[in-house]
Amino acid sequence: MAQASREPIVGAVDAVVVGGGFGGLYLLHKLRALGLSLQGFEAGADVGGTWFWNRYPGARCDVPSLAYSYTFSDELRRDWRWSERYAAQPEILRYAGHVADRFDLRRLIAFETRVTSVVFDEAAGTWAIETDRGDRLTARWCVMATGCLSVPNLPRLPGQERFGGEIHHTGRWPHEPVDFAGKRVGVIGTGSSGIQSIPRIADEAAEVTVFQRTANFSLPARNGPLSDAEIDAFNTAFADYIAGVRSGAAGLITQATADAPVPPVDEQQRRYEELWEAGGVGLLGAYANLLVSEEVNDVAAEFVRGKIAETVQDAAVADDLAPRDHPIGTKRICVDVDYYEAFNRPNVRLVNLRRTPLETITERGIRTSAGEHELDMIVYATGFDAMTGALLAMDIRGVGGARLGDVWDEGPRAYLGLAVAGFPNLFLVTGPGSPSVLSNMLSSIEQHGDWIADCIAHLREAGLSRIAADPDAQERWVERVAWVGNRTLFPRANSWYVGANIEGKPRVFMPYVGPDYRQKCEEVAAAGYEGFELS
Ligand code: NA7
Repeated sequence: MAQASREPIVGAVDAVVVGGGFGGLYLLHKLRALGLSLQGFEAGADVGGTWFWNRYPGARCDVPSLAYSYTFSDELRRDWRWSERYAAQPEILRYAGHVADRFDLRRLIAFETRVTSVVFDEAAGTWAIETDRGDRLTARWCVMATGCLSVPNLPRLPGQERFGGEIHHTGRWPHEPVDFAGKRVGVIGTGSSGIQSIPRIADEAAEVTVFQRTANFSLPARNGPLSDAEIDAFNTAFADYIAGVRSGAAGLITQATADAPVPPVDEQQRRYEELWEAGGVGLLGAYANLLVSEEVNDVAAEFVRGKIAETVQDAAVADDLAPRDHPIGTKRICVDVDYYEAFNRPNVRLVNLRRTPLETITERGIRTSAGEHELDMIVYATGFDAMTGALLAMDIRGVGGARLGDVWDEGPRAYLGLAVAGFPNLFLVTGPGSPSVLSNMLSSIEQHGDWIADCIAHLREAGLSRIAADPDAQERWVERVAWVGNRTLFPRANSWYVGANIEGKPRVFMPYVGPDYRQKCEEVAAAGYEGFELS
């Protein structure tokens, strides 16, 4: 798409918001209500963030639509009607656009613009922001709503440049329709993006060859049209839903709470059966210690392996699809529509890269140790440089010129996942050290947006202009994030939660999985921003 031309933006604003996804939209809405002058920047040509880019066939949210919605406006909630239990990407993107129009947010954002550098000016106490379109702005406040899954991981596979056919990455999917008809398509990767897209590509393509490095657990979505009765029930119980989110009980996909007892195996199996039938990620929440106790986790994992064996007709293929190298839920659980069933189609086949490693991409396809697979198209469903990728893609320099990339050399360190010591007046939305990707992102975005807006309002009322995370408070929080994480099974998997999918990335479990996150944020604010230096 051609970039619309425009004059560079120069001057000073109160706040810059980087990112025009659900986080950026909410922050702009909240900060405008404080009367701040604002400038938003967004790399895409429109709002929507990850839903703007991830247009691959089958792309769908794995949080139910009614929960994957803003809650700040009753009118918005009542006027917007989701069509399916789990909304597909086009509908979610329409929702983002609807919110942007309804609250008149688009005009605050410069699109097709990447922020390149963000440098703190100590004397002025402001940030200098520069973009790839020549914009040069200063701002007192800088909010990074840059998304947790926004920088695609494009592994450099040998021979890639030789391939004569089409290559697409799920996270940078073309805007024009991709024609699969009559084509032999290779899909590399079996995370959510692969698992969602493979059955839909198989609907149209002549052949689909799935190149699997690690087998992944997937649960059936049981998606379908959303009925008026379901919507009415949600609205009737809305106050309870919100109370649950605010108490921290709802909105988290997994809670590493408990030293709960280990239920009898037959009871567990009955419960998993019910939750499997109900669909969605609910199975992972069956027991509060499912992601803490190996004993409980083993039963759940074995249950899902049993379902794979029941579903997939070819026993050898079923065996290859059964994950055995990580506890269930410790790599991002997938939610699918007919993923395992797809392997019963005559036009879908599985290549187990652990048994027959990928050697090279050739002019005509992909060669593994077992031979060449001829392909007309390769789809990279290889994921993202998650949680820190977008932040570190910018040149962010704080007090004394310290670069965020250097400060985070051994892994991200942030106080509450909201602020970084040495980077005053800079806020992260759903940053590392907060529940972020292990929560309903919409709930977490609203919580962070409210917290940041309240914080800025508090400072202004008090005649203060600077807030900086205290290094000791930050260290204690980072230790807490690690301590809670280490009590769970999460560190056992080579997942993007620990950065294992990106070569050279420090291995640190990034999300905070304690149940007390919201309370902690509220306590910090109520105590006059404990752990922050205000001046
Ligand atoms: P994921 O979950 O990171 O999955 C990426 C997949 O690609 C995964 O199966 C990887 O195998 C595979 N991969 C990555 N690099 C390679 C190479 N070099 N060779 C072969 N296979 C490779 O990303 P998704 O986009 O599916 O999902 C990201 C999130 O978006 C998802 O969790 C939802 O929250 C939405 P590996 O497991 O590393 O062996």
